[in-house]
Amino acid sequence: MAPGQAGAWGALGPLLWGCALALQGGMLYPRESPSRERKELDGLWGFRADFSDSRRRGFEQQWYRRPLRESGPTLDMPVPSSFNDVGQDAQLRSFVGWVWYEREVALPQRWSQDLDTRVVLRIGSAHYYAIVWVNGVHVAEHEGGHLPFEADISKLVQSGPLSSCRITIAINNTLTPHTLPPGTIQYKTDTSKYPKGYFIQDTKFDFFNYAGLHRPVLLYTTPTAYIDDITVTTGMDQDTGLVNYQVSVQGSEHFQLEVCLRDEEGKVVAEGTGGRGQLQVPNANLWWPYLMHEHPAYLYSLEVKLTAQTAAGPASDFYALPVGIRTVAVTESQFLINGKPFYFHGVNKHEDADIRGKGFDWSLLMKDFNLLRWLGANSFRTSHYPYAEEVMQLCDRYGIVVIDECPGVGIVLPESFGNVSLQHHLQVMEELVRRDKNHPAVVMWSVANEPASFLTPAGYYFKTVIAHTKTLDPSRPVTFVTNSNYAADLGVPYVDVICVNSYYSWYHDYGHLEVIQLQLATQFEAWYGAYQKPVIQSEYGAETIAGFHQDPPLMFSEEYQRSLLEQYHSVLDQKRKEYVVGELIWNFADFMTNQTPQRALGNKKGIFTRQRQPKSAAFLLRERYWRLANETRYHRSVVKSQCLGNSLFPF
Ligand code: GCB
Repeated sequence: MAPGQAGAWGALGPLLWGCALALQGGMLYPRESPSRERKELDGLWGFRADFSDSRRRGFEQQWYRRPLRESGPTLDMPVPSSFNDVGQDAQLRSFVGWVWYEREVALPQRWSQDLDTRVVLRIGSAHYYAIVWVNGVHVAEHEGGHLPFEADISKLVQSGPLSSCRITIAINNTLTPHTLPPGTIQYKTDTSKYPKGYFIQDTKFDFFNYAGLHRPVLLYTTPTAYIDDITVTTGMDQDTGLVNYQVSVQGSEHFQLEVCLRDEEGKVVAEGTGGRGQLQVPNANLWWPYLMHEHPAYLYSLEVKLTAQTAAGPASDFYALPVGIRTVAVTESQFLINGKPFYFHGVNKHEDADIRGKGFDWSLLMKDFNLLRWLGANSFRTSHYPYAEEVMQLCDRYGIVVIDECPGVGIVLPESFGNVSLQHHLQVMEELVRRDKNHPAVVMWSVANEPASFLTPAGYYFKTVIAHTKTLDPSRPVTFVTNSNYAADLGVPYVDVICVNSYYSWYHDYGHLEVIQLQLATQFEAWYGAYQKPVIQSEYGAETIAGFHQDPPLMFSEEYQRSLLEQYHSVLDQKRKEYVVGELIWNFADFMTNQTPQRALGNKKGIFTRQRQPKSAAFLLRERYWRLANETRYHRSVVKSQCLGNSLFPF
């Protein structure tokens, strides 16, 4: 749906070029190779928020036609970053509507002169709706704030004497009942209380709707005949690893493909030709999760070489894809990786930090991964939207198992279960699977979090989304995350694994830690009894202000968070012997939310503060996770030696 088409966008959306561009082609991560170059556009961009009442001045005055500074004042805005918390302007922090980004780029001469080179602009994430122009020409539109999109800009940059290009990106953060996540714009028309035209953005999810260019923006090249997509699935036959590959090519009908698989030492272990096939790897090294094997996260490299005939003569393209050989399966009561029971002991995260908001940052990412490994966490859920591709790559490399969640959060309005929303949800799942299908770390798709799926249309809605996701990727189980209150959840019959959130002794019976064990046991028995499917405790936790102490424990103190966790753990320890296959704490770190009387500068259920310092519960969880790793180990000696080697083993 394009802004402007639906009434709900109201005054905020312009009337533009119709719907978003249809999905097209593959979405391979841009990697350098002998045939491909990259140019990163991170840094300071020109920026302006359109504060006009209609929010449409930028379109009326065609700000994309000329350098942005010529149509008014601009700010320097870092990319990647959310724009909200960078400045001192309260109005910009809570701005709803269109903001404009611009960057002039000098191109290598070859890119603008060699007609056999294809130049592609890739935007990692622009939240929420984006329109892109290059040198004033419209090149792309995209709906959805958490997945990448691209535009082939070769013709534009190769058509004139210019060796530079001006990239303009307009981004609208308005959420409607049909966006993912949904939201509504509420106009306050009582002029005795609100100024004329006053509105607010209302959402039903618990994190701040940060906006801007959140992830890297870059230009990259390929030859005009190029490897467009690669799909890999893996299996095992005894000790032989099976790598099924499929490669699609664009720009030529006459081509040859050669593939080879290299091990971590660079030795070729299997070779093939053609657009699809199966490689067999005798005595394969499997991709194992962190703490499950002495050499977790083993990655091969699938090298694909294209030789094509084009109008201009022969052309070659090379692409190397990291591949982990592993299997995933689900039984009535177990989650199996490589045929062994896997227990998720991990966290739920957010992309969130001081100042940068949801902006990607390497230092933050490494700190988070170092903390995950310190904690002994083997997994996380990308609550409540897909994370940056660089995060997923690190999960592959470190063996951190991922439940990959789409932005289906806060779906509670009946209008959000209609066909418009459904079609968009299906499209988002398609974009997500296309982007993340080759990551061995991704073991399950989550299509939503706590939708109001006890409403009648929700049953059909989720049946359709789950079935579609299984068609897109038959190799992984699918879940969505329900809530212990949603006993009549109409979506659960369709999932492979039941993920359930509960906040006993926090949102109910608050202060009464003594009822947790009974209520939690009842929850597990009810869900398993009804469906006989493995269950994951996908959220539990307590709001905790770092430095608040009270014993006996009272709510919001570090002691209360610890005690609540301990009550949960005692039931989890019984049920994991039966059918509970995981526990994910809410949350890894404190994070920003909307302002409400329930939130003191954001959600404080982190076991780390927003600055990534441990609360007391982090140490409790660390002890538990390392103990679980040792109990569910593949070989006892393995975990020990691995962790000693990394100076991580805490005992
Ligand atoms: C939930 C939601 C999560 C919230 C959390 C809470 O059930 O899934 O987004 O942040 O509860 O802390 O209330």
